[in-house]
Parts: sequence; structure tokens; C-alpha cells
Amino acid sequence: MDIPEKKKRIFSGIQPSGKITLGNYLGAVKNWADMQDAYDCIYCIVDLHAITLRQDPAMLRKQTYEAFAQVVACGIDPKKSILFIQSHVHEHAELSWILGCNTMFGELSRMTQFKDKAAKYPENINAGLFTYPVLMVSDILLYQADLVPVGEDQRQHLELTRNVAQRINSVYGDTFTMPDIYTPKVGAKIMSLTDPTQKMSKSDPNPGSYVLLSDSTDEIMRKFKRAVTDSDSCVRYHADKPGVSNLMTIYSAATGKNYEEIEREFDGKGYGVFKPAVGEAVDSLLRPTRERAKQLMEDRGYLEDLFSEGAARASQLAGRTMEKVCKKVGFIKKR
Ligand code: AQP
Repeated sequence: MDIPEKKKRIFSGIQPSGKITLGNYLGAVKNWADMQDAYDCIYCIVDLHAITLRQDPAMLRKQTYEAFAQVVACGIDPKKSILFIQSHVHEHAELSWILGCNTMFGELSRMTQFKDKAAKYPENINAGLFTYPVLMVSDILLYQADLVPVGEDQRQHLELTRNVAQRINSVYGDTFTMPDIYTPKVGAKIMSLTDPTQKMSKSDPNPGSYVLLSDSTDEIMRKFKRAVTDSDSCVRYHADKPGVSNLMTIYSAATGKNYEEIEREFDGKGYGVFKPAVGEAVDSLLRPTRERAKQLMEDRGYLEDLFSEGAARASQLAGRTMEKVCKKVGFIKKR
């Protein structure tokens, strides 16, 4: 009899630092849903990470509920995958301390995301912003993840994860699974609608720059009609046309059409026809998720049951790793 091969374990997270955008959806959450059968998936709303930037407490609470509801609405099945909220599993912060004592100041000083965020928020360069990568290392190693689906921007943090895992394994003996970066086949990088040289970000102060999963049809249509393009009116994918190319990427992700098909479809039609067509395609794509998330938000009790169950399942795995780590580093057990 064939013994079924053990599924590889995936870990990934999303910050409730704003509302989930079309970029987060196409670049991450949609793929999460598609990976649930082939992998043993653990997904997390990373609220501990979100407070590295100053958050309004009431907003953070609301956004955490909303992010959880939206992730479920996007098709993450909490029975199939483990879905939980990071601060509900205390081992993330505990492991982060131990791993922080095994991560070098120089390694963290080289992290480009820290440099970028420090430049963007000079009034709040807190120690958490600096040690953020250690918490990410802990998130991954706590669950002994084999694969981590992240964008290119996170590659440096994943390399740090591997370095720390290797260091611990060589100093204390085999402790952690060595994780690999996983680049999903379809993982579009979606750019801002108002500045297509910047990625679409939920914390962008300009709401016209992003489309939210919760945006109404009117909001979606208005944002696409105002999206920055260029002065000619030709729908063509080209590096010199970042605005149009970004809209084509979005249209392609929403309709399944490739760039050639899109260029043919809008040949001679101009942006006045193209931009509303992108809006309509995105609205059709997001409508079912929007409606399901709204229903879920009206049933807080159900959401609370789901995230409590998720945390209980995650805690079991996290507890096992923590016990192993504490023993390896020389902590004694209480009775
Ligand atoms: N524009 C994007 N295109 C494709 N993928 C994206 N992701 C984020 N923006 C885009 C992917 O979404 C996942 C979750 O991201 P995150 O919440 O951990 O933080 P982030 O990458 O910093 O996303 P934001 O929206 O830009 O948040 P803020 O504004 O708070 O920093 C990740 O897998 C990411 O690659």
C-alpha cells in the first residue's frame, strides 16, 4: 500500500494595518485560497507586526475583525487551513525574544524594509520597526514551515530566516525546518492607481491610489476612471507606459485574458473605453467576496468562534516548537 506523501507546510500572514487592497488580494490572499488542497496551510492576521507603525486602537480592532472576515470571504476555509490572529498565540512574541538573542545587529541594520520605513516615518523609528524581521523569522520557524509565499520585497527577510534557522541548528542541534521562499505561478504585483511606480499599499494616505475589497461598485468605477495613464491613448503593455501596463495586469488577473488579447480587444478604442472596462471586471471579481465579508461582519460571534478555534490549533503546534526550543537553549521546566 502506498503511504500518502506528507503535505508541505506553508505559512503566510497579512497585516491589519489598513483595509485589504486589490494588491493584497491578487498578490497574496487569492493564492492562499488556491493552495489549500495541495499544502498544509497556516495563515495569520499579523496584528503584532501592524503596531510597528502607530495604530489607532479602535481602528486596529475593527481592521483585525475585517481582515479576518475578508480572508474567510476570499475562500480560506478555517476547517481546512489554520487561520488565526497572531496576538492570540503568545509563542510568537516568546520565540521572537530568543531568536532576537541569536540575530546580529548588523544583519538587522542591512534590512532594506527597515531603511525604507524609517525614512517614511522619521518621527517613529521604534525598536519594534528594527526588530520586525525577527518576529517574522519567529512566525515562520514556530510552525516549522517548509514554504513561505511572499513577494520579492520580502526575499531579504526570508534569507534572514534561513540564516537564523541555520545558526540555531548548528549551535543547539537540529531545531528548525529550513524554509524556502515560494513564488506562486500567478502573483501579480499591483501598482498604485495614482503613482504606478509605487506598489499599491493599504497604508497609502491617498485613497484614490488603491482599490479595497470593501469598495462599492461606484467607488471602484470612480477610482479606475481617475487612474493615472499617459498622454497617448493606446492600450499597450510597455515599460514606458507603467499606468496602462498596471491596468492591463489588473484586467488580465480579473478576466484571465493575456496581454495580446487585451491589446486586440481595445485596439483603437482608447482609455475612455478601457478604464471603465477594468473597473467593471474588478467589480465582478470582488463583488461575491465583498458581499460574503459583509455578512460575516454582521456575525461577530461566528468570527470569534472561528478565530478562537484557529488560535487553539495554532497554539498546539507553536507550543510543541517552543518546548523544544526552551529545552535546547537551557531553560528549565516548571512543574
Ligand atoms: N501591491 C501589491 N501587489 C501584490 N502583492 C502585494 N502585497 C502587498 N501589496 C501588494 C502582498 O500582500 C501580502 C500581505 O502584505 P502585508 O499586509 O503583510 O504588508 P505589505 O506587503 O506591506 O502590504 P501593504 O498593503 O503595502 O501594507 P502596508 O501599507 O501596511 O505596508 C504580502 O504577501 C505582500 O507581498
